Amino acid sequence: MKGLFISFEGPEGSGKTTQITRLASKLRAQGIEVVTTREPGGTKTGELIREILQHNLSGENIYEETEILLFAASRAQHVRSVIQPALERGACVISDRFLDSTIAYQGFGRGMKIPSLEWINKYAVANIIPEMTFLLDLAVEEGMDRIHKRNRMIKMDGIDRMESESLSFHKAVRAGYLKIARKNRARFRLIHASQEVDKIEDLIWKQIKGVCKKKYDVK
Ligand code: T5A
Repeated sequence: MKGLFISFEGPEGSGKTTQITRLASKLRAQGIEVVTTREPGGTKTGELIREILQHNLSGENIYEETEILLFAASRAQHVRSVIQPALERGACVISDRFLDSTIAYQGFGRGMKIPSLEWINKYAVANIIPEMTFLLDLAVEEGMDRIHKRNRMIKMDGIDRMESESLSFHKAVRAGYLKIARKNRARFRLIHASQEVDKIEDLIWKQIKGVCKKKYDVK
């Protein structure tokens, strides 16, 4: 593939969106085509699925199996209509969450069987795997605190379906991410996300500069 695929992962409020915005503008300043996207979502179909997953519009109980398949459906659409074409053009694609979120949340969080999730992921992504994944690791309490502060600032009521899960669920997700990162050392870059925003931005840039230099000849 001509382009570069980067994903950002981490628990709630770990700062992924903030860092993706900063990284994207740095890369664009170098003349690189950057596509920023997110999961669930990233396509019209994916955004509709996101609404179901985040806000449970029907009010009906969403079974764990249904949840897994909805995340996978959003991902399958996302890969084929956004990520793959952008990578073929040579763009840098930065995704706010990708396949590791399913292993962390549905696998380690909900306790669903990881080999089955890996199979479903494989079916959805059709060999499109990020070259580099930044794991922004943060204590669950700190992340939730940031979310509540942000929501107060933008006068948004309440929290979404996943954010309202128990503290122990979110702790299992965080621990799961660290296990996934240890298992995939070549792809993962672990960042301690309780640091200042500027400091984290610098750490990410240091990690990515070399790869971009090779692929896009940036300074
Ligand atoms: N999910 C997703 C699954 O269960 N399975 C899957 O397969 C997939 C793909 C998505 C949900 O879906 C789940 C996981 C999620 O629960 P979402 O709304 O996209 O939900 O939620 P998140 O991805 O968690 O995004 P958030 O917006 O909640 O958090 P971010 O993007 O990590 O954090 P960000 O940058 O918005 O920052 C949050 C606040 O903290 C501040 C920011 O200004 C902002 O106010 N902040 C900092 N404050 C202090 N120091 C720093 N270093 C800071 N960095 C940011």
